[in-house]
Amino acid sequence: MRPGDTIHVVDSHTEGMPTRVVTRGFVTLPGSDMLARRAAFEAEHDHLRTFLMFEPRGHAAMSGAILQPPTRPDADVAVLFIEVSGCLAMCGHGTIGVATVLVEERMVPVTEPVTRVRLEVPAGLVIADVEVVDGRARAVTITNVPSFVHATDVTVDVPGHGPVVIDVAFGGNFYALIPAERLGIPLEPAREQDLIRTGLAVIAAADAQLAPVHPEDDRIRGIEHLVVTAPGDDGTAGGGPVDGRSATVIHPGWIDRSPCGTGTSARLALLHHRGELALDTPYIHASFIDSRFEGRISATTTVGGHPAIVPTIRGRAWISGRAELVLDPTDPFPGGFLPSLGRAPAPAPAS
Ligand code: PYC
Repeated sequence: MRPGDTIHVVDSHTEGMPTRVVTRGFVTLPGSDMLARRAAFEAEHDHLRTFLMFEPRGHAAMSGAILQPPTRPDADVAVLFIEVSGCLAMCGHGTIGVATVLVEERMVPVTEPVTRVRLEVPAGLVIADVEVVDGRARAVTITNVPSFVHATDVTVDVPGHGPVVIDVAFGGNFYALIPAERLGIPLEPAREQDLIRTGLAVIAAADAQLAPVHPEDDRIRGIEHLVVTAPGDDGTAGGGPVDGRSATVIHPGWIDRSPCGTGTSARLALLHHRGELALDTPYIHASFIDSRFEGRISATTTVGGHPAIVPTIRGRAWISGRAELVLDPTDPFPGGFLPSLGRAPAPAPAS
């Protein structure tokens, strides 16, 4: 971002988790697919990510998406997911936010009762079926990329915590999964900082010791997320019964406010692997703030010769604002800052 540039964004949130969608004002990235474009973005444009995600324009749990023309003929729109942590291969809440914005801003042809949008993301092709009533997006069901279990019951040595047993599954990103009971921290908002601190230590240990690589594309690798799981309950707190609860801790230090679409997909793959969830059975997954996604396994498949599932995730998003972001030449924080994550103000790129 340079003085004189104007970036158009539509802000939304998916079950409490923001997606700032860049709709205009950014170049088409070079690259023959979205993973190549992600690499080009990281090399040349990362200052735009910090401009959009960090304070004072964003915050420590900010998330976003940059729209691009697709590189493949079976997609309508391509999406690059950006966050405070970097660029993701896939983001479930972000896809639901993007599909809602595309429909409500009339950026795709809209049909009722369902508008289908085919989205090219770095991890592959994701289909979004948007339920439309009177021109408004009421809910979105995404059919995610195939998801699979990478490892079960592995012991990792977590400095300061000792050995812990985790599972690792892929749901668009690689996830470590661990029951909250085993971590010894309840899924209560008041324990947010404890979950983040211990969760980050588990993520670092899991990544260092397991270093998973996607069997069909080695540009997708590594663990930066931990799903801390808890069982379902009858929802006496108010939102109705749930099949499972979770808090997804994300590098470098925040918790997803939504039930995390890719984390839910990883959890569905693990449940199926253990024989605990059959095909086409709804699984209500509640977030840290008690917002919900409905997950389902729509089919089984293989990835690199290994058993995998095709997950669908249904959730809701709401547009919360439209803005033109500009950079004043005298603004001392062109790259933003995040004191809570130890990120000092970034220098401006050379003009
Ligand atoms: O919903 O997949 C998701 C997600 C990933 C990181 C934050 N949310």
